[in-house]
Amino acid sequence: MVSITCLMILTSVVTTLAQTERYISGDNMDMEAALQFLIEHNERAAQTYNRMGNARWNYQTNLNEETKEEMLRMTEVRAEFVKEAWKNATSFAWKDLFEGEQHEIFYRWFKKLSVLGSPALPKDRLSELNKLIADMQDIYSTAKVCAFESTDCSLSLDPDLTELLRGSRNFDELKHVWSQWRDKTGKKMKGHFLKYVQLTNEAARLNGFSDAGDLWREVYESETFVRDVEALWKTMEPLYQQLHAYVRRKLIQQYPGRGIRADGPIPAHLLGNMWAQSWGNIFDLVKPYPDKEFIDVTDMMQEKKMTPLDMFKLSEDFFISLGLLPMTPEFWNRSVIEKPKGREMVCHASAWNFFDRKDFRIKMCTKVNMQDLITVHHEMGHVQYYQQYAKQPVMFQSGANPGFHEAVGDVLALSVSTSDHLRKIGLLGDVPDDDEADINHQMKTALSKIAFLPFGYLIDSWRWKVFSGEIPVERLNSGWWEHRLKYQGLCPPVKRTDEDLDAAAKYHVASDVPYIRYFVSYVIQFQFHKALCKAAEHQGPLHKCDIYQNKAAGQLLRQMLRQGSSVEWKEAMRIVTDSDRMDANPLLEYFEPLLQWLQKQNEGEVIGWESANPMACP
Ligand code: X8Z
Ligand code: ZN
Repeated sequence: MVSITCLMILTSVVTTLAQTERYISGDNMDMEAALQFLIEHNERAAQTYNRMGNARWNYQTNLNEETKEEMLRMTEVRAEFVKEAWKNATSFAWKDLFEGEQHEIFYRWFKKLSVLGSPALPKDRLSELNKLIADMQDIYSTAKVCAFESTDCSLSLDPDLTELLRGSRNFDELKHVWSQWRDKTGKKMKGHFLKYVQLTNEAARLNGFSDAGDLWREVYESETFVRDVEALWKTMEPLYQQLHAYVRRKLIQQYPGRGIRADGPIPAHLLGNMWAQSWGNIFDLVKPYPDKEFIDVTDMMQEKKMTPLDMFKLSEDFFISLGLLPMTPEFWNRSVIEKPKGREMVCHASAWNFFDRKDFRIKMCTKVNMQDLITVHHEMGHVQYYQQYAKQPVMFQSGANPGFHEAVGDVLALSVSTSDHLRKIGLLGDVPDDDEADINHQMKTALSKIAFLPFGYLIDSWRWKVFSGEIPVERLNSGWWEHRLKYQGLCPPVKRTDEDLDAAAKYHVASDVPYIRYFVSYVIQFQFHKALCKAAEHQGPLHKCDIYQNKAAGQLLRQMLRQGSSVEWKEAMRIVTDSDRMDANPLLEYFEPLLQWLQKQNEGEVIGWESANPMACP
């Protein structure tokens, strides 16, 4: 008999399953054993993931040999645990064990347990894989480069290079750091990466998938996923190309005589960001109405002497205003929100769940500027999701799909960055709110949201092909630049070869983090924004909607968040949007005024780019 205490735990973890007892008290011993297993597994999983989380946290916030060793040791402990759980889970005939309402939830639970992942590898190969990933992350996070025409070789990505890419308008200086960063990261990891591809593929195949890309796509629970994302991209591509043509023209004006062609790709180092993934930092160069006053939010934040803590409090306030949860005391005590002195850390922002329902943290080397204010909301969105689904079984404590997890904070940030809201919180001066100001504002948003789309798509489009072998190992970098040219219309300012590995100069490639989640997020966040604005009874164009303080919108969002991954993402999406498909139309609707404006500006302009040598700018 399943004990009463266990039963209580089960009913509390599966809040929706009030009637479980009725099923267990029957004489189906297999079912009873299966439930007993789930209860025990859930408890041990929470403990194991908590210990793993702590070891990873200690390592990532203090990179050294000791913390690394402990982290790798814990990775082995976790792998053993996952393997044992997998063995136990697959010993049950779980597919036919349950009936009725219970079938769906327990089927889903067992299904998650029956995918083993990388622990399918023999022990020594698994250790090798984990060590490779840690080494790549180390190289990435501790890389230093030399300043332009200087002997100072101590520049780190965060904050030095990020700031330099943001502010410098010196073509040659930008080119220098752009190529240095790739020499000191991607190129150094080539050997690691090749072995990593082999081992992740081997693990995927041992799990019954055709390659690692196939395994990565499994969380999207859709046979048509690859086709769907391509179709979404095709719908949005014309808008991107309009933006690209307009920005290219402005860059030709800014950098005359530098060979940027009016019908060619844009050199990748001029867009205000190391990977040219978001272009907000060159707003000053492309501002549609330059004479129109546009008080820069960053200037305002710095003038007001805002601190990183202020930024986090501001973001928390927005969540609370919707009736969502405040951060826990553990969050405020244990998060690291500024770059510590005297030790190396992984500065790439991240949010952490420690699986004890109260310990959630953010690790971020926050700078006081608008972009980081948006990132703070992004990270807090992850934490809000963790908190909302904390009562679910551990196996359901994840996003409906990874794109959902990335979208939560961004949805709120879409409201935060409206001019009305920024004015409300004192971060935008009293500029007149007319059509010209509106287009200025839309341009600023498009530089981060629209410019990102092809980048969000191409990283995994490239990795899927690397995993499947469609891009052969001797053409990794050629394949990368073919994707950069095809989707983003970019070319490298310094000639590339297949000795380089420029994809691995990006955090998520060096750190084994799938990326298509961000593309999905950038599409569905506009679907969520539209649905929440409807719930808030917003009148007027979508880009002017601010859901601040609207409890109806908050309530709707909460209903979705608390499900975690206990339901299919299509069902989760239906809770908020009445639709169960990814749909680019809300995004297009949001940017409609800018699209109209761009089309007028670009009359007579070449839209798109002629084919070119992908490995060097003309
Ligand atoms: O990695 C992130 C977040 C952490 S999940 C800071 N983002 C992507 C990136 O920086 O490349 C957010 C947007 C895209
Ligand atoms: Zn994120």
